[in-house]
Amino acid sequence: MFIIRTNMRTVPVEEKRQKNEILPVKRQKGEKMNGKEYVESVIETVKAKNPSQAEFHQAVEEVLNTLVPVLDKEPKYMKHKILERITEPERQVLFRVTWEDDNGELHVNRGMRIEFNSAIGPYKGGLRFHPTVNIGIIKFLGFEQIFKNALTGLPMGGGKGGSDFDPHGKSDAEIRRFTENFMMELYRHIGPDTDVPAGDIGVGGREIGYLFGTYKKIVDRFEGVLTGKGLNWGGSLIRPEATGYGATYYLMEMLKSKGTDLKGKRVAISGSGNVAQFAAEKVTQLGGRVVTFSDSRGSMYLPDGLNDDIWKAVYETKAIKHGKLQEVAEKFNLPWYAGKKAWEVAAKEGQVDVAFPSATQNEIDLNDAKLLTNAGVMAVVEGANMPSTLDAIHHFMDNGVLFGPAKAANAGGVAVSGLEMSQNSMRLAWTREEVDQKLQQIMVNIYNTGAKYAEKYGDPGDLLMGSNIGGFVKVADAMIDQGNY
Ligand code: NDP
Ligand code: 8G0
Repeated sequence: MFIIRTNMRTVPVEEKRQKNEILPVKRQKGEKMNGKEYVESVIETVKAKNPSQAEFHQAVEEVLNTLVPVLDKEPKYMKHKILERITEPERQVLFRVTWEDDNGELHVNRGMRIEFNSAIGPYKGGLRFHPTVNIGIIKFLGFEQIFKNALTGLPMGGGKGGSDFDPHGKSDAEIRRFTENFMMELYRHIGPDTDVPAGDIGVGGREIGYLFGTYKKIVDRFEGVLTGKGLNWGGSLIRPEATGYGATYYLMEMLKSKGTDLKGKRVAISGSGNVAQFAAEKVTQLGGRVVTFSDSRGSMYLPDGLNDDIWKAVYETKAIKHGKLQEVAEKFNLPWYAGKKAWEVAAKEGQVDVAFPSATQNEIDLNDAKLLTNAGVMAVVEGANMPSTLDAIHHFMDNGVLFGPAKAANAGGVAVSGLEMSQNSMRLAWTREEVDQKLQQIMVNIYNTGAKYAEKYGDPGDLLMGSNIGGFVKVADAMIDQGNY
């Protein structure tokens, strides 16, 4: 229990918290804050300095609150003001993107790139094109990316970017004109040793192609400035599959810790994009039964699980035609639930053993979490970034559900992006088997790192705390080594 000395008497922090008293702010000269107070003061500052950035506040709270034990043990982090520094991006770039639609009308969108932390390597992270994109969302993603990239063991700093441009319903030519204009500004801020973007929601192989072509034309160099490239122009085998496969490998480690595996497990997946598609493929290969897919319009139920034909139709419809999932449901006569989340559908239709959120942030709230625990969920593995609200996470943990946090579970995508960068630097290409082998090893290492730090800091099995601490100490120690940058 933490003890705070006031000039009156010694008061246990828990007792004060229970009484809802305000912690003392005035201290004796030379008296240090404890870890909890340090975290609370930084969270307060972050909220004050970044108003209206709810998702960024959420990500900062989620990470910082789990760092208390390491901050108490290692005073150097407070001395070097690591929390104040790590929550402030090194650079934030905002720019206008003007583009012309097929009718000759002009539109204006906002582009952005948040270069968050370069302590252990060039900024690395995806670009998201979605109408909900704002600075708070890109900052939450960039902040998470710092710790995730550190966990991969590869030399990558954290960054993220994107635009509030909505790709839904746009023609190929409109997408191309938008991405060209986006890159006309972005190119001056990125480079293979500076900042290496990739795709994310709304940015897939097609968009990376247009972005790369524009960059090359401007700088007149063929270099590994983006990842997720096409296989015949510098891309890595397994990069499209990496996030979904990697998260499934991570899930296998979670299940192994309870002496079980995926065989016969009913797995509810949300989303039907890149992560969901390859998560579903790998889960099925390993004996699990995928019971749902979803998109922004609703959810599809798969009473008999996934088969090759349905998988191909989902892939063609979403990745190639940029169409609606409902069309797949209609084609195969599968139940379609308009406007319903995957969790509601899966829980209504039967038992749910594993929840695999793979669409977007905050897609599992406390209500959804309760639906899932009532349906018998034993593991939640986060394919998407921050898909569970803090309430939902606490509900899972309080109910003994295995919880695989995003920054660990979905790190396979950026890990293979790191491998793509290595292959580009060496001017060679590894085989599918080689990359898959490296991905599997990285996911096992990430799981072990989280488990090790959870145990070291007194909460065995808490992969959220363990992964946050594991990513944090690597970056924080590098920042201290490099001085006051
Ligand atoms: P895609 O664009 O390929 O697919 C996104 C899917 O989620 C689509 O089915 C989309 O539906 C749905 N979706 C997106 N936004 C919303 C929303 N606001 N409400 C409901 N549904 C939504 O993206 P990815 O699969 O690449 O990314 C999914 C998640 O995984 C994101 O959180 C991303 O940050 C994360 N991630 C991705 C990695 C990668 O390598 N791609 C790596 C690590 C994390 P619709 O088609 O109708 O828009
Ligand atoms: O490859 C990447 O850098 C990338 C792309 C999309 C998402 C992510 C992520 O880790 O969230 C990384």
